[in-house]
Amino acid sequence: MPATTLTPAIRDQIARLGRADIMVGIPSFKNAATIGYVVRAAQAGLVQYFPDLRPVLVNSDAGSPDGTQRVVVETEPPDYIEKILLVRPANRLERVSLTYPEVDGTGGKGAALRTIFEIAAALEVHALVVVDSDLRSIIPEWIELLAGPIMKGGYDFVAPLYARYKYDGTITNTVTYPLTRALYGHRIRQPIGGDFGVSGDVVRHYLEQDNWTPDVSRFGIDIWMTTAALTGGFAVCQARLGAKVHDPKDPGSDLGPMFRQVVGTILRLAVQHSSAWLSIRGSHDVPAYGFERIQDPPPLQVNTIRLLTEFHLGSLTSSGTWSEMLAPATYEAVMTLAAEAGPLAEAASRRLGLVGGGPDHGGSGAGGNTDAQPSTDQMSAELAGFHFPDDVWARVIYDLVVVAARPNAPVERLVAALVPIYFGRVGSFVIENRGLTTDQAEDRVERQAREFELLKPYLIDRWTVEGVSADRDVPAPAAAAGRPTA
Ligand SMILES: Nc1nc2c(ncn2[C@@H]2O[C@H](COP(=O)(O)OP(=O)(O)OP(=O)(O)O)[C@@H](O)[C@H]2O)c(=O)[nH]1
Ligand SMILES: [Mg+2]
Repeated sequence: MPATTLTPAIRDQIARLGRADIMVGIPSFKNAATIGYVVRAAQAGLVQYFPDLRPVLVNSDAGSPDGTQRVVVETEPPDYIEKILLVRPANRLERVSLTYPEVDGTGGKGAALRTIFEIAAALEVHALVVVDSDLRSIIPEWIELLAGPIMKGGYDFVAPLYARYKYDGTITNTVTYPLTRALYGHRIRQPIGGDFGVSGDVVRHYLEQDNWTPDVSRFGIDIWMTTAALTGGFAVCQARLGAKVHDPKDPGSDLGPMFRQVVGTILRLAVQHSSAWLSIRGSHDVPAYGFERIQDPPPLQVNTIRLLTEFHLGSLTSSGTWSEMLAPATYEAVMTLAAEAGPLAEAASRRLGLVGGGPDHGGSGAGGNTDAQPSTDQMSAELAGFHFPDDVWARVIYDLVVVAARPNAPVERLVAALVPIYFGRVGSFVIENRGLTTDQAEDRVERQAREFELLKPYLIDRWTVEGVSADRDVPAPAAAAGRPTA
């Protein structure tokens, strides 16, 4: 990890706080409207479930101009929580908000978390819980669910398990879940969930890593943390949190940069950790902690016409890069699908009266739709014939792993060219799942994950033919500090 660059203000805070047993960290960037609720829920969780521990809550903010930091320190005083819960904690709850420094000139969620790790390590906490600042569905029990397995269950890394609407979490569903499962053999359903718990040992392990990149300073952080915990041999589990309700995003309009950062990171990590995955076949369940939940997450709209249009446009502008990064058979299959997607999207636009068709005329954004904007279901019904098969998608991702291992591979350019193919894949998922319940859509995600496992020999064959045999680029990770997983 790059050298420590904590600001004097942060060092002063650390000196003032001294030591703590349990810490809640909250990264934020312009979340004044939602972070107060998250802070109150986290405080209540600390007081209610860990009254005997020395707690601290740290908000690591990007310097938001909207008053996010003020909300954190000014929302109801900590003893308000004691009054509503009738619990008398042994220790006063410390609540801190600070502006995190960039890491090598790059700011973002990962840089915010790096400061949180450094503070947690300096305070020598046993458990660190991190929760997002745009959460609507957090309740105090989340703190127990995410820290309990560490404080009393012997686990080191707790991933969230939540009910998400069938069209939410598309990067998770299409890449990070199936690829992490197939590579490392652990069925962690939300490897980039954003809300998680880690032990002090894992925090120290993170700070010892030397493979931090600008993408990790941004949204690559979540998959970096999960992968480092898995490859470090730590004991991992999941916690059932119920529904994840947060500021949602339309995969066609909001998720391009996040996709590039997450997927660039997972590919680089796969290349570095080949010795950890080459011998793994199949996968196993990861224990889940907490009582079952039955909760319906709120629906979100996806502009499927835009997704298919972008897929088709990608085939016009990026076919050179696609032929460079995909095996010939995968390339042919993807080009055929893109050629189908374009005319289908155009015809659908016309039938729905979206004059001129194209990506700028359909409903966009995650909020509901107005009369002028057709719904996801209307658009998807018009596109019903489109089907991007599971096995083609798995081969696309595996082809990327192989090319990412080539010397000086232009990972950023390759991942940028992958975005339109991802749009095609997500479009197909949404179109095909339009009439399904969230549970039925979940079966489709599982089917795709099994396809990744079935095709793992394809990855290994290509990897071996390319002659990539040992871990590349980055020195092997430091010896694991935690307990090995079963
Ligand atoms: N400090 C900091 N925090 C950020 C930045 N971008 C996002 N975050 C925080 O990271 C958390 C997750 O960001 P979101 O934009 O909600 O992304 P997400 O929920 O992981 O992803 P989606 O499922 O696509 O919504 C939130 O708490 C944000 O406030 C940033 O640039 N700096
Ligand atoms: Mg969010």
